[in-house]
Amino acid sequence: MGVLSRRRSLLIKLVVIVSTAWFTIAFLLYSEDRTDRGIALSLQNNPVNREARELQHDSNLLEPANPFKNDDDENPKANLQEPRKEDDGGVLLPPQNLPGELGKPVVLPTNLSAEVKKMVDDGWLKNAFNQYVSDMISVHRSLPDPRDEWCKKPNRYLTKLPATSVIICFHNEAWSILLRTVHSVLDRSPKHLIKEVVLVDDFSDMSHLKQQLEDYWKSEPRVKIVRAKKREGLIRARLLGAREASGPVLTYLDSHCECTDGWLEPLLDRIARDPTTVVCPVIDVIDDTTLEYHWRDSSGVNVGGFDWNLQFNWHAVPDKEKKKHENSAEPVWSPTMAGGLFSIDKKFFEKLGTYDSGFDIWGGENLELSFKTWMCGGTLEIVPCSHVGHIFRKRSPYKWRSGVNVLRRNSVRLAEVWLDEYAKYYYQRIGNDKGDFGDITARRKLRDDLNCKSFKWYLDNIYPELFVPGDAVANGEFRNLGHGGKTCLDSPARKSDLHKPAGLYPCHRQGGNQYWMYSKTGEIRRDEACLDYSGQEVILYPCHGSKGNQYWEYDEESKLLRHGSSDKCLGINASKTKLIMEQCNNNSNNQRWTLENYDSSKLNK
Ligand code: UD2
Ligand code: MN
Repeated sequence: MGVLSRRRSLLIKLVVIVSTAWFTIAFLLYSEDRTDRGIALSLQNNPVNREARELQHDSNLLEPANPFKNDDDENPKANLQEPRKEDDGGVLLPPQNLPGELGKPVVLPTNLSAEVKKMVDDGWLKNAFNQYVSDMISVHRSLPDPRDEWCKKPNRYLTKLPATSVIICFHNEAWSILLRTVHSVLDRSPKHLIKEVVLVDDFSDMSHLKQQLEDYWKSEPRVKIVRAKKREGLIRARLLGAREASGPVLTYLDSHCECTDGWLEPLLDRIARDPTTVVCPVIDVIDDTTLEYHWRDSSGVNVGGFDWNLQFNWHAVPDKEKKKHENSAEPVWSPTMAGGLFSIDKKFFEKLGTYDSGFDIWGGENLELSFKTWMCGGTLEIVPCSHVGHIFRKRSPYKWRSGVNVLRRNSVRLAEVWLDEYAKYYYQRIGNDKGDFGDITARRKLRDDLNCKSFKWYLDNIYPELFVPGDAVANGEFRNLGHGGKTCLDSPARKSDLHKPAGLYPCHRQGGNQYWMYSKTGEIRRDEACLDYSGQEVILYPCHGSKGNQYWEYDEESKLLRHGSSDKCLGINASKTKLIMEQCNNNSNNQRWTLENYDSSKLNK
């Protein structure tokens, strides 16, 4: 009996403590979340946003309660930043239950009305990500803290850090995405470290980016809006932003990012210690469909690289790089290439003459910055304690200049100025058609004046992992002599093309998917893709440097390509549509190949 009543009073105590604690927490969250009310309210005036939130009401997307009322506009309390109330009991729900909080995914139901579905589709069309879902999420949403524990230890960073100007260029960015980017900067950075946020409008024509944007930031003096007078493209927009910036450090972000807790201090710390260090955060993935914030601990970090198409790519941190920093006080990785989000000392930026204002619209500038940083006396770092999320899109949503191959123009300028004798490998990939790339004398002079090291030095010291076509025994088209001798090995070789059968196509002499290399070690490869046979189809597979399934022995006499592990020969079928593996036969033209620029003196003896 005594035991029972003691238990009961314990239970009562527990209930009281838990519920008091709960109300206290809820109240704190509630009041904290209301501080930015002024800003949050203007969000409501955005019709798109309102519609999105109404949808949520209509279809009861998010259990258990629906925070949004149809009478939002009359009820100033119902805004995105408030925790919602249960209809029945008036119990506060923590903001974690709002859509997308803590970086959680927002999944739309499948039974959308035709009207709503159209809105969702329009959002995709305009932005190449799910704008509708973004509009449902608070522009101040909470995120997980992706940092490793060691990042949060006290006194990690210098107490006196330089402030930064954050420069965000945009062309026709969605309203909620752009605001969330800026708020994540302001909300998650120590106030004194943000000199200003410079929004560079690259001649957008969407109406919400005009007066509405000015009005929204009217009461936030740290946000400056500058406007290009014509479409300049990302690179000149970034230069424009730099001219407007007054902080000692420049930080560049895309217009669809979210910064996480503690993202800024570790970046600025590295620059404070050495102003020739250009630093990049870890770039996490914000899902384009659900806006989920994906992240991994520092063991999953990727670093930038590039291929001979002069395309930027991501790859895992090489082990040697991890080892190098295992016991250092502030582990950082040295990438061969910086991503598009980074911080740089403003004076160093100006000294390097970043960027080439002859670059158009988009692309190539990451490579320029990286080559130049390494070759002209700086270093690049990825700082694993700094995480910024970015929405990676599968296509580019905005208009590019028609009639000009912008990417090629930028890349050719880059190659002409920075690649020395290695430029030819890029030109082979574009069929040696450089097109019109404008005047580059000033950029060449800049490189001379800065006394920069050679591209060979860069490859030998910074990117020794890159396969250099000049080391290949053959490079160019790989032509089959059977059935008229007009068929070439032809496949795209991006990451997404791996593990698929390699193909054939009439030879076109334009490089591209018909550019192959035969390496000293007997691989048939382009970039990181190797021709591979394990008994089924002839496919492309990530090069693994070992022999066996990726080893092909070419005989200059018989022109046969004999496969290592199967001892069969590579041929093509009669309809010239498929690679096949057959018993080797000297007399069969469809097993005979010519490899362009074959030079047996380069073979590993
Ligand atoms: C990647 C980089 C980006 C930049 C770009 C080009 C990351 C996470 N992002 O971007 O920083 O280096 O590659 O190399 O590494 N924009 C303009 N005017 C234009 C076109 C684009 O202002 O004419 C803006 C656009 O609104 C965006 C930024 O430039 O904020 C980058 O463009 P993106 O996001 O379409 O390209 P993305 O993510 O592939
Ligand atoms: Mn982007």
